[in-house]
Amino acid sequence: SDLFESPDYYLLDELLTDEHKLIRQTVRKWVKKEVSPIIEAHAQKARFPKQLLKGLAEIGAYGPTIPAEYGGAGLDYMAYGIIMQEIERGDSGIRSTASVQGSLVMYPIYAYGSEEQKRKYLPKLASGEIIGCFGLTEPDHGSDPGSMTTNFKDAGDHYILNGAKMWISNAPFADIAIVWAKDENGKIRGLIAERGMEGFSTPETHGKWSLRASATGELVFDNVKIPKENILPNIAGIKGPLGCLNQARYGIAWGALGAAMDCYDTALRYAKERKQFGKPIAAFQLQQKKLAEMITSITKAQLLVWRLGTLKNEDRATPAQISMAKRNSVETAITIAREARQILGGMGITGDYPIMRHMMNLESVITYEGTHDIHLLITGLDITGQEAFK
Ligand code: TGC
Ligand code: FAD
Repeated sequence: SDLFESPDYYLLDELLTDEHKLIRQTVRKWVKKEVSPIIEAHAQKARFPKQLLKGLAEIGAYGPTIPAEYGGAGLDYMAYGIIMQEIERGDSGIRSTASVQGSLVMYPIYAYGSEEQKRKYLPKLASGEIIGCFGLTEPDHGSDPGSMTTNFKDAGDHYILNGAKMWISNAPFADIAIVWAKDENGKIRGLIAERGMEGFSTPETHGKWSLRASATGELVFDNVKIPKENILPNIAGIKGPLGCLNQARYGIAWGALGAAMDCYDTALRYAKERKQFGKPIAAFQLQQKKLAEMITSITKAQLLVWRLGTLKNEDRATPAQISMAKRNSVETAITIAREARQILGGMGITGDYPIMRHMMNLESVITYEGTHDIHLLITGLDITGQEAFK
């Protein structure tokens, strides 16, 4: 009945509830029907498929863990992970849109916002009526967001925001932006900027070879008046944005494995069908080594994210555990994508198969939400007690 092959070498499905499996089936069906047929053409043309925004809402991809009273689905973190995994089987860029909306826009409003802000924004974000983006990274401050220079001043009944953010997913079409900026005392605060505010523009970033079906842009603030009620009242300091990243990184830990699985499925099927020297290439030891290592690393990573999901549901997952899983899943996926592409020979470089697109997408996934190096250093700090960033 499965619409994609779903590698489950260690019978991990037995650890999921019927509800989890039902959710997976729904999302998988949607991805197969709505994403897979159109995604390659959009990626080739570097165009974001806007028509998917409503469908993502309908399958519950925006803020699945947000309680129903604010328009969310009130699901657990295992369900959230499964949803991200199925979407990323389709494309990392589409998963990015869902990650940003749920973990980086809805989550901060839910966790740090006022009751009025939650009622005003969350239901509309959950239904896809409005789309948000998350501005943390700046041209001169990526891995070290604490050194940001975007800032705001108190101007009586409003704030005045100045600065620029770069590499912002969804920026070119987002209705609102969660912007992290320093107040006059250098404290990092979260502000909600809305499209149409005077002095706020969102130029698109062109020429990407990766995540081509996702829209990326800048957020430029030139003396933008932000109403006082648009500040997130319940958080100050870099731990505000980092707390959101925990949510998104968790989703990526699951999501990247979706891309890995799609590459593995594609390569396995191809290896069984493609014949050279009178035999399917799957009969050659070198190709078996690649495929056997792929399923081994997928299986190990599945166990890791499943356990992480259990800890997250119990509110026991540490940021360092999330970093380890994000790093491991992306490494797993990018290695599999590179090997899978070789199994397809020349066909592997074409858009007739999804592998090269996944491979190039993963070059963004390994960099955003904390680079591969930064996550290693987070593990290093956690196990040695020695900070090696600075
Ligand atoms: P540091 O001195 O280590 O800590 C400052 C305070 O923050 C707390 N903290 C965290 N809190 C919650 N969650 C976490 N993950 C946290 N990490 C640290 C920490 O406990 C401390 O709290 P307190 O109460 O003592 O003040 O902070 P630092 O500035 O030295 O940062 C360390 C570092 C390098 C790990 C951090 O800056 C980092 O993670 N850098 C990477 C930046 C990053 O990931 N950017 C992502 C931008 S968003 C994005 O890429 C979206 S892509 C989305 C998509 O399209 O899918
Ligand atoms: P840098 O920080 O300049 O890093 C360059 C290299 O130096 C990396 O290899 C890094 O690992 C290494 N390095 C840095 N510091 C250290 C250190 N202390 N020790 C050892 N090595 C180090 N950001 C947002 O805020 N919102 C978004 O929606 C968003 N979407 C994105 C979408 C895409 C497609 C991309 C590519 C990025 C996106 N980002 C977003 C930005 C992303 O989070 C940053 O690119 C990332 O955090 C790295 O920052 P940087 O690019 O400035 O690299």
